[in-house]
Amino acid sequence: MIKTPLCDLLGIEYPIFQGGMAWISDGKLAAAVSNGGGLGIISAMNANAEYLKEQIDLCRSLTDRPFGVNIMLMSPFAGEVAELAAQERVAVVTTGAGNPSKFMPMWREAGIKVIPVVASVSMARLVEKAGASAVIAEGGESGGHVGELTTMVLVPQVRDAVGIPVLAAGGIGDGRGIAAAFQLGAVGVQVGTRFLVAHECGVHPNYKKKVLKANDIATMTTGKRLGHPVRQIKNQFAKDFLKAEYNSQISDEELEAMGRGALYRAAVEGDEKTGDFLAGQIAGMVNKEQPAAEIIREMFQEAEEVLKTAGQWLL
Ligand code: TUI
Repeated sequence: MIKTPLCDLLGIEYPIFQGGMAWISDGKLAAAVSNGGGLGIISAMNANAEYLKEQIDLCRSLTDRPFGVNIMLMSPFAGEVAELAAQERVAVVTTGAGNPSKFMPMWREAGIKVIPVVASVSMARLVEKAGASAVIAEGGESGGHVGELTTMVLVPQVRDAVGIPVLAAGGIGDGRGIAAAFQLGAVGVQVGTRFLVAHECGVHPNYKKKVLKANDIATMTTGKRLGHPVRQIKNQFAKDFLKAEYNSQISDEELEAMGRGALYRAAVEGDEKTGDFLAGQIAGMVNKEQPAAEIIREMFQEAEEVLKTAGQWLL
């Protein structure tokens, strides 16, 4: 059995979070992960408080276990969904794509454990000071909006810089990844891409197909010019976007407009040409569809076996 301080902090069986994936991580997927012993997370993405309330209600109808809400700080609705999360007193709020400090007093007063995703040591230090209960150090191997650093170099540096528990994210898709993350100083992991193909994940079947088919070099990043690089599976959309980025005749506004709606077209409509299929580099290792609970059990069983042999080369 594997048990870390994160299990005690949150009252969960396995120290694993399911990443908050926009248009994908809904109340049903979050409940399945929480029922499987991890922490399911509903993505508030770019939706309003009404949408989030529906998903929280759905999740509560499917599980009695703790779950979280992910607030994407670049969302135009960040303020209203942040307030709703406080009113609903969800167990955990994770944040992404920015500095969550201004919302933290409100969440803490509501008794919520705030666990921001960070891509740098400076942001990890800042959120610890602001009262974060733990921090998720996310490397650029992950899907979606990514930072510059890899998980391998970010996790130990964050671990050295803060006193709160650290979770690792980015490039973790099996038990070896969990074991490695623990060796780097993490006491938990966050996984997105592997949960894309969970039975309970309602993403479009074309999205699942793309992840299952992906190989090691199937993903690429775009969006550097706009200051928010995004990792996705290579397709017509991603290639066209990258080309447009290098075209000085195209304004930043036009580029932003090109990206709008692309994730919806992938996740909901399954449009293989014009959709943006966000996924992490680990997609090359994600080869089978399973129930969420089985994914969790399998990953931790494998991690246990790997960790048991961790001392094999010691003399
Ligand atoms: O947020 C994510 N992943 C995401 S957000 C997203 S939606 C989106 N779509 C298009 C463009 C931009 C976003 C899809 N995937 N992961 C967590 C994450 N947070 N990764 C990196 C960061 C981060 C970046 C900067 C956290 C803090 C931060 O602080 C910047 C500052 O100094 O304010």
